[in-house]
Amino acid sequence: MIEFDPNNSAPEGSGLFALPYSVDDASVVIVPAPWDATSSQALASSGAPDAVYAASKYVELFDARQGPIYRKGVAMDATCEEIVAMNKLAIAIQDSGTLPAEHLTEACQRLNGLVKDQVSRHLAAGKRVGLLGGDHSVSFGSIDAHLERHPGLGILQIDAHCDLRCGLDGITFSHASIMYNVMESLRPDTLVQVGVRGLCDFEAEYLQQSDSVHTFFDADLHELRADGVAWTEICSKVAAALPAQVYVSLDIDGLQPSDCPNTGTPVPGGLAYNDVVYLLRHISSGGRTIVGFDLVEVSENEFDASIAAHLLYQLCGVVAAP
Ligand SMILES: [Mn+2]
Repeated sequence: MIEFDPNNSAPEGSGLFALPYSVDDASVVIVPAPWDATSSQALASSGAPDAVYAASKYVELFDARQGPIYRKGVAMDATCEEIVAMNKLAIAIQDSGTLPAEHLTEACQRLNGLVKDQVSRHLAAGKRVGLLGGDHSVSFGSIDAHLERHPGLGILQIDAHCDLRCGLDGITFSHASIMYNVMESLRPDTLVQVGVRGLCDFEAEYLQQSDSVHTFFDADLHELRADGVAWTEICSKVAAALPAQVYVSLDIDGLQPSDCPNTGTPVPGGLAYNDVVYLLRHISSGGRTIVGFDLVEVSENEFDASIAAHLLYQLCGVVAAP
């Protein structure tokens, strides 16, 4: 183990959050998923794992509420090089516009398998796992792995969008259809969405017909608070909609755009950083267990990556000890 002093700057050779842990001696493992082939944005989210890793070195380690989160042992796993290569290839397929969409679908299916394998391996070793995207489509393999281990878990999705489209522009495994794919293929009992403020006709209809999806629209949250309802009460309602075990899928665009200005599809409104942190702590301290998470759609921009690194640290704090 390298020399570690939580009161000083990151030493040479330190890992995520400037910590000295290896994946083997960490209890929380962050799996990078540098994949953004299904989204089209100026600043890539495939660069986010590296950017968040770099920014994490400057996160202060003693949290005012949660204390020394780092003592749980947090480490980032190596990047799967096949994902990097496939992402390049898939983007080239998209850009060329000449190859049939099935090639992209095949690549996405391969991605889902690779992510699932990597996450499953750490779960089998008794670790808690957080996936760091990448666009939102990367969550599929992680949710699949977690559902296999915890069949009764519910998903808490913090997001500006429903992501309940049945594919987008012919792409089945689009970031915009991640929760449709999860609900239709993996079939968890419960999906609770918070902060949604962008949806299409199909999604509105889907929500109306579904007994498994509960959506707390951003507009409703804002109105409740404007009418004097406390955030703690709203958080209790969110928690009550969830089962005992919870997987958090956190799309950074669920937050206010000021906290993620370079994310692929920013939408006005949204949750404040501290609202999200409070909600997560409310759920994890109120008798429910957060068993895993993903953090997606982060831009590789330095500012965005820094906010995401702080959020990642909070997520490491609320994920239950294995
Ligand atoms: Mn999303």
